[in-house]
Amino acid sequence: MSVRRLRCDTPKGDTVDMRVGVIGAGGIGSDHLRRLRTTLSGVEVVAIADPDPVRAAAAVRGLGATIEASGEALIANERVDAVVVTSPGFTHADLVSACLAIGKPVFCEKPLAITAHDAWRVVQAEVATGRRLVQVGFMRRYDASYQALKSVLDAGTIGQALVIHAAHRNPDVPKWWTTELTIKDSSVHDSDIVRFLTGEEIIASTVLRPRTSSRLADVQDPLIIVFETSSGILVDVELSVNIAYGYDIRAEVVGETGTAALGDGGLVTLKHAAVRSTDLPANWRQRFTLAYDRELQDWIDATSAGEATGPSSWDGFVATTVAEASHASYRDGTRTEVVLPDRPVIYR
Ligand code: ISE
Repeated sequence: MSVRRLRCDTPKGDTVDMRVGVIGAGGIGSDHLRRLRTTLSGVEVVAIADPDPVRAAAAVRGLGATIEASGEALIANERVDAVVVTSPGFTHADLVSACLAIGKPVFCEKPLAITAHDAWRVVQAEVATGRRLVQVGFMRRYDASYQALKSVLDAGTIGQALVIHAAHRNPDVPKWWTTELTIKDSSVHDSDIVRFLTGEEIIASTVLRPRTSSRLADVQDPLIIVFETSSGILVDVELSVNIAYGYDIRAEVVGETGTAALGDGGLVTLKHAAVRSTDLPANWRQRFTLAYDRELQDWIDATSAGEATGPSSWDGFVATTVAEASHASYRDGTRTEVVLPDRPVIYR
């Protein structure tokens, strides 16, 4: 099946928006649906697939979109030009592969896949098409504070980066959460942003187990992951998933002549009744609202112009490969090397 032109001029001279189907209308999927409907330009939602019929009906209300029986049916829908995958992580690799099999562009929330093997299968499927059709939802790259931090590093203002201290703190997680998910679902953001900030690959991961919080049974919380980059930068990432006080993302780069740190994400500092306080985001959907808007608009614009240019299947594969090394280190208590194949040409 040839890839449909995603934006075309009708005989009247109008421009037809890219018609998108969304697989998964819960959690971040409901957020992305809202921004596709109300905030972003050049896009029209024409189909929804979700196993919960109540959620699917609520998602299409007022949209004029169809409800598809499955993700596969949505992908096959001729009226769907491009697909947004916001279903649970374990479904991502197969759904993205189904899109690639018929040449349909796809935005896939992280992780691209739960295993490096499945992520590599997606990479190979995309390489076979000869085109960049996939963008992966590493939204931190679109966050203004992370982009400003990268600008400081790229300018050499503090010299070479030597050490990065980071924290990725969630106020809470669902009852079914596991330590493996902390590594394979959460830390993929941390390893990807290290690659984005430094422009380097991660060559090893070591996971340390601090004293664990009594607040979450059967989960090692917090975790410390130490990434090593190809030039020797050490990155210590504290991952806390049940810290209660709020959603807090931190990064401080220690350079040769100074340091550079993320803003704390607060919008206002309040001084009142002899107390100074700054607001904190309640969760990641609030902290990264603008970054999500920008990543999806970037995907719409680039896909409409012919090829995805954002975080790629290769980036998704590397993040999952690093996560597998981190999980091996957590399990075996050893430093685990990250071994990557050559990067295919279409991702260079
Ligand atoms: C969640 O799935 C996300 O993607 C958030 O950005 C991250 O902060 C959180 O830890 C994940 O569980």
